Amino acid sequence: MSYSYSGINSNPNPWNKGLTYIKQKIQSVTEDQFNSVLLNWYRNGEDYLNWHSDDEKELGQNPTIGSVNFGETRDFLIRRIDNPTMKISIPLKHGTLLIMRGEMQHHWQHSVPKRKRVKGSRFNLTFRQIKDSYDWA
Ligand SMILES: O=C(O)CCC(=O)C(=O)O
Repeated sequence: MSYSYSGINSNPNPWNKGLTYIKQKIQSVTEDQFNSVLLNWYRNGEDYLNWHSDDEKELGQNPTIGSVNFGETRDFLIRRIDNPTMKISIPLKHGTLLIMRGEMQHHWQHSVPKRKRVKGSRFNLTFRQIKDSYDWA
């Protein structure tokens, strides 16, 4: 069973206690259920994530995504797809929960740009609901 994300094929692991605990905490805030989580690791300010929307069809029409942050603060940028000059920067500190939901993925893109002054490491967990119809290869 594998899942393809950002051009990388991954073999999912079962839930462990820590991740299940965090998932339940987030679910109690969002009132949405999650069945998967992705880890993004930024070793330092050189690591970044390009502009994108979380619009994979296996996430459904209007996905709720719960994103938790650990370690260094990194800027999370969002910009309108129809007007990329409309941009907002949100510094995501250690312990922050960011929720994307509704039509956000239709109208906005997000990114985590390089920040040369950031020397430390950060990781981010994004909880998602992959629809039953997803074809796990
Ligand atoms: O690291 C972050 O805060 C962003 C993660 C992200 O955009 C994603 O997993 O799609």
